[in-house]
Amino acid sequence: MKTLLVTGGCGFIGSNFVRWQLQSYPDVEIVNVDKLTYAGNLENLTDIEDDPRYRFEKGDICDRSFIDRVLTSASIDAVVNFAAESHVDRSILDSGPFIQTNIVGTQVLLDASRKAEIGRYLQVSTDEVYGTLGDNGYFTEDTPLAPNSPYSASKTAADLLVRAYFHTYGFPAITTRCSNNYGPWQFPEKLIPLFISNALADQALPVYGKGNNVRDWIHVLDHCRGIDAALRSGKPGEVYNFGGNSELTNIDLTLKLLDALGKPRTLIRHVEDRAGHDFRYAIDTTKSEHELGWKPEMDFETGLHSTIDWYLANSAWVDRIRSGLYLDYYENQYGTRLA
Ligand code: NAD
Ligand code: TDX
Repeated sequence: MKTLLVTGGCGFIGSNFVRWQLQSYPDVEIVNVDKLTYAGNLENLTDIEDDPRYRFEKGDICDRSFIDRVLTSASIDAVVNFAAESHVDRSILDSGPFIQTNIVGTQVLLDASRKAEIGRYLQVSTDEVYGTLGDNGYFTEDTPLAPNSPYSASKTAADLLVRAYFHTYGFPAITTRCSNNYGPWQFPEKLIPLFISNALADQALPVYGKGNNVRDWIHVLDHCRGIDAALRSGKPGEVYNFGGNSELTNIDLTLKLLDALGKPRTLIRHVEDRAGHDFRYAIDTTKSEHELGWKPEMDFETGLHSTIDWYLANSAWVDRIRSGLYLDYYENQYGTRLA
């Protein structure tokens, strides 16, 4: 597995994956295709942009002739598809870009990769395709698909296309489904980086509803190791779940963040709940542990503190994002404009 085509490599998980691959495998070469939407940021990879094993191609995964050209411009061994619209709240405001990139983009990549006879394709998916859990139980790879948001519906449609390409054409595709990631370079619209950034600016932390919803947090590098394991030793046609064994209610996580930052609890604002808000996600990782030899390594307290340290040290990165269109999005979503 020498040359990888990574899509969405300028986003949060994709950029961590590209860096981790280059650090972990001296022989690997990476072509990174990214449209540079609001979430794509060339700054996420400035430290490796001059590495001769790395090449960036700006473009859209929905653009078939562009993808055909990239796939034939190098001898690509595998495609790893991170490119997506990824924020649930934005999908509630406008599902259009989610249908286009997450579904049509995946179909274009699958079709172009099949025609180019790519030896392996990995679809980076999410636990949200399984819907929601009550107080008990875990998602396994056999849990029925029951997406509840436009975002998760679009990711589910993409997963079903991947499944169909394997069954219809024998196309060697693998799907991975992961719980909530956290870590460096995460766009500050998602809970952890948003609340760190707001708290550091002494702005209110908007907790949806009572804050009793539960998420299972995994460090982004544990997710990257899982994707790598599935890519190298997973079986075509299979699905592999990853999770962090770190379930927390949103309000407990918020309190932890405020305590770690030395900020007062008076910053918490309970705001209107997210429409259709999934109550709980939790992952059974038995299959990935047994078949891929993978398990999460980062303890949540350690990972959270190192993430907070990263945001403290990279306030200029955050400040450049929290301007312009970001402020408009924030006002539209939360009804208040950031000062
Ligand atoms: P992100 O929003 O930070 O990054 C997405 C990247 O895709 C950006 O760089 C963006 O510019 C690029 N992109 C968007 N549309 C594109 C298009 N049409 N063509 C080319 N590039 C395009 O997202 P993320 O959090 O890094 O998530 C990456 C993947 O992992 C997504 O597929 C997401 O569904 C999945 N995932 C995310 C999480 C999580 O907790 N963040 C958990 C499980 C799965
Ligand atoms: O302002 C907020 N207030 C709040 O209470 C935000 C942004 C979120 N929340 C809650 C909603 C969720 O219960 O925090 C929890 C986490 O929210 P997000 O960070 O938006 O993540 P989530 O909706 O759980 O989805 C994430 O995990 C699965 C990623 O964004 C997806 O891309 C991934 O597939």
